[in-house]
Amino acid sequence: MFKQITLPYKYDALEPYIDALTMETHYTKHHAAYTNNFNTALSSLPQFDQMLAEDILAKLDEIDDIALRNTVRNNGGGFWNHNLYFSIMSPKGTKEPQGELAEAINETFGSLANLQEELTRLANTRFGSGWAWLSTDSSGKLYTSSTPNQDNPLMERNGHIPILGIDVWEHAYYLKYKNVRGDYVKAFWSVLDWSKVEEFYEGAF
Ligand code: MN3
Repeated sequence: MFKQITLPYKYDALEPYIDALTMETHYTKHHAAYTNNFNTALSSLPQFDQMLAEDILAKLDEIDDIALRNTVRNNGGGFWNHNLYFSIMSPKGTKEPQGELAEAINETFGSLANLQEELTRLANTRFGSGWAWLSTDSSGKLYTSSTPNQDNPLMERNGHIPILGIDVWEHAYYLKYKNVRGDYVKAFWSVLDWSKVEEFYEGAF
């Protein structure tokens, strides 16, 4: 059984950037439903018993039944993506990456500001629901991308492991920001904890 991460802060901890009702609804309704539906779908897929969610998401083509495959894709993605998203936010996180991650960002994007600009662009231009991503490969190289729905780079099986994800589904921002996604994405940077992103970066290779 897969479990949602325990939120490392209270629902109102990210105010005023992300409001308490959005956090509570996102975690207790949306994320809970993805997790529950993922576990239910897996109960008819014994070949994935004991496997990490990361590995299951890279093996979707092994599910013959197309409806079941889509259920695992959407809900397994929703389970995994939100565990990352909720983990990398914090009310008082570090505002800049350090160490190896900072070096890799400068090498690939020139500066942190350039990377944030690129991720903001990807988040704001993703049509409909989806995610913007910063990912690494096993050599520590960094990549940006965006995906629709609850897809993520793990499903592309190109060795890219997400270390930062920005949820741009309307459920992530609509209660506070209505249709103005850009204001939410701007606010996201105020609650992103780069020290958490560094932990995912260093754990990825
Ligand atoms: Mn969401």
